[in-house]
Amino acid sequence: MIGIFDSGIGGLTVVRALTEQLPGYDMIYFGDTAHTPYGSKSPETVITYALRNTDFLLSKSAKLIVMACNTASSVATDRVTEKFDVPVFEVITPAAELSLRTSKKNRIGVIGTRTTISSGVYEKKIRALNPEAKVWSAPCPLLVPLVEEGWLKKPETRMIVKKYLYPLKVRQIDTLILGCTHYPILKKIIQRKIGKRVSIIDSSETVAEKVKNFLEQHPETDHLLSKTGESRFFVSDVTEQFGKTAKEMLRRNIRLE
Ligand code: DGN
Repeated sequence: MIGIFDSGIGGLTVVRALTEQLPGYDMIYFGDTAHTPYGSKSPETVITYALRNTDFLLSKSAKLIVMACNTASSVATDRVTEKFDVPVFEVITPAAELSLRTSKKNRIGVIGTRTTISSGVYEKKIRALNPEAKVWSAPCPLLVPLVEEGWLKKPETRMIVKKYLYPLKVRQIDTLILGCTHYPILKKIIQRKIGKRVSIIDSSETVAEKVKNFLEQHPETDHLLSKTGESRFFVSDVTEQFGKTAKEMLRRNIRLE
């Protein structure tokens, strides 16, 4: 099984993208709803959760791990990779690479949680690949709770998105990285507020492509993954809202364990 985790519902955007890229592959998801949001916690705490989540997914037969959370990816990748002997994918590198391939003016914006933005991980990755690139970032701490609450079509959400994007808009970025797996759920609003000329990089789609390419090149790992089309969804705290938003996102009923 492909094991995927996030602090809550956001990683389901990665499940959706993986299902499109790798139909029929079995997936096991863990949403750490008892500890969401990760974005305002200290790096040490997020590392502890990431190690625990990975351990849990491996105990349920995951053979490959996708950290479907930018916050965990930005602070816990090294620790998770060191500790576990399975392929581990993070969401930052594929999005950083694609932003440079997409941007014509090398003016890139990044939005994410406070922890992701203050880690500076996107700027570091992008500048390491192209020192000429200009990167501006903005933390958007209210967006995760709005998504978790299912406030996807409220005028308040549109207003908050507009306010968060303003500092990036005035910099005339031509590419915007959604540096949080919750944000693709708000992609339409984000596109409208940042302007249709700005290309949006969705870290959930880019990581799914990366996993697919990896499996094509590593048949020995691909071989270990079961392919019966079964998916299991675990949460650390069962909430009614998770089930509702998950159903809207995946367009099917899921059973929470
Ligand atoms: N989906 C998580 C991310 O990509 O950073 C959100 C983290 C959180 O819990 N705020």
